[in-house]
Amino acid sequence: MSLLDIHVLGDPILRETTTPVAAVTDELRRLIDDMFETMYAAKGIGLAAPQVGRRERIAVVDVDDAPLVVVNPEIRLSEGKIKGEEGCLSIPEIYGDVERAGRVVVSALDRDGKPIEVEGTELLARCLQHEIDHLHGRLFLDYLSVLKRRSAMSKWEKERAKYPALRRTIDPRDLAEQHNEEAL
Ligand code: K1U
Ligand code: ZN
Repeated sequence: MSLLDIHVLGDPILRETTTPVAAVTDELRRLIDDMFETMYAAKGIGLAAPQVGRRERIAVVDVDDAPLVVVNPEIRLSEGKIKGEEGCLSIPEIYGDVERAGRVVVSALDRDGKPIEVEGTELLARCLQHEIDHLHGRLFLDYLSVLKRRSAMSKWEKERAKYPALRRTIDPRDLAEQHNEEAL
């Protein structure tokens, strides 16, 4: 498995829509494994393919130690509205409150290409919506008020200087540390 670089805000791929996956091949299963490894090392709870420079409609999520792959996900049902804080591995150090559905039902394919239906509430519902947004070129910043978005963008202009190539390289020691903590 390999750690992948995370593309940060400013890279046009984050604003593109993705292409539905026709078949889940071994190559895509390797990508899924690498996405999980990268997500864990970056201490995230989700990661979508465009964040690692790929255009396939694939996202991985792990809320409460329940790893989940969604290929070609679609929101079938959404209900309730809850405001909560979000961050994004592609916009490090920037946070904002976003109103999202409190419960969603998502249909997708799993890593074997089998149809699945996933129900999520609270943080899982939020994370699924955030990742599915990535697959359509949307970012949590798009939901902020003009004022809050402006303030987030001015903070980001300073942060962005840390990523001249618009790539964030994850330190593999972060993954080793997590494994050590789990073993204790
Ligand atoms: O897609 C991403 O950028 C990953 C992002 C997903 C996400 C975070 C918060 C709410 C909804 C979706 C992250 O994982 S950023 C890391 C983070 O903010 C977080 C980590 C653990 C628990 C809660 C938030
Ligand atoms: Zn994100």
